[in-house]
Amino acid sequence: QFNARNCKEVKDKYGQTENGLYYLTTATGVVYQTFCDMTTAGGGWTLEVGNWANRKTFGTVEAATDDDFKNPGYYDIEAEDMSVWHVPNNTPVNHWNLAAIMRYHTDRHFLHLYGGNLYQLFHSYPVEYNVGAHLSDNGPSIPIVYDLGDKESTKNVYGPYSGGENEGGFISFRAINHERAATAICSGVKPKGGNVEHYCIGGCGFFPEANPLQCGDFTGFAWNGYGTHVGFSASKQMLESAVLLFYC
Ligand code: KO2
Ligand code: CA
Repeated sequence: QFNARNCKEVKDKYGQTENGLYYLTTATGVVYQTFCDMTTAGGGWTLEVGNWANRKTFGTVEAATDDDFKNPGYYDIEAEDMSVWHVPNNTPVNHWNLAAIMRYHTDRHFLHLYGGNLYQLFHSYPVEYNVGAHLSDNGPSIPIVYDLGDKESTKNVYGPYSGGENEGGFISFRAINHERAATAICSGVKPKGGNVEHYCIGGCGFFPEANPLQCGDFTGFAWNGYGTHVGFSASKQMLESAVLLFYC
């Protein structure tokens, strides 16, 4: 165990260059185990995953692709950039990198502008019902650099109608829909319309348009059938993958 707050320290101070599981220690002394990506863009990315704007943590890193996982780094780490991996459910840790269907990172240090982590960002942009109107009150969209995939392949994971109202090459936060429900993250895309429930994840739990077709973390991803990739339905691969969020 190293005395490190994040994976970048594990790499820079302790010379660790292998992807894998490491123990980190928060400012208040909480020790937790997480996955470090030591290779993407120079390495030192700490896996957090997220349940947006609270300090509750849950799960274990080994089960991060088959159950909810969130560690104290979510609020403890002061980060500059984010990386995101979409990994098929139940993939063992040592295969995450190769099994991923999409990987990308930001490189403009955008988290400096939003308090250094998602805990802070979602306090400025609460993921709640009725905080504003679609597009005009959305949170930031940040350009991404793809590590696996590109703008075209991003279109293929979301439904064809979704591709008609968003643009690939971004990660977006607190996207609002026509009915004023809020989603947390649009992974790989920037909304250009108000049907964000089909390509943005997480949310406040009240989606007035059409129960039960809009519920869960992947709110309206099965609008035109489960995994059909027709209309607003995402691909089956996407539906059956976990979204892993990293800080650096
Ligand atoms: C549809 O047919 C429909 O879906 C719309 C949703 C998509 O999120 O807002 C409207 O409900 C619309 O009235 C209609 O039901 O349109 C591109 C058209 C899809 O599923
Ligand atoms: Ca809609």
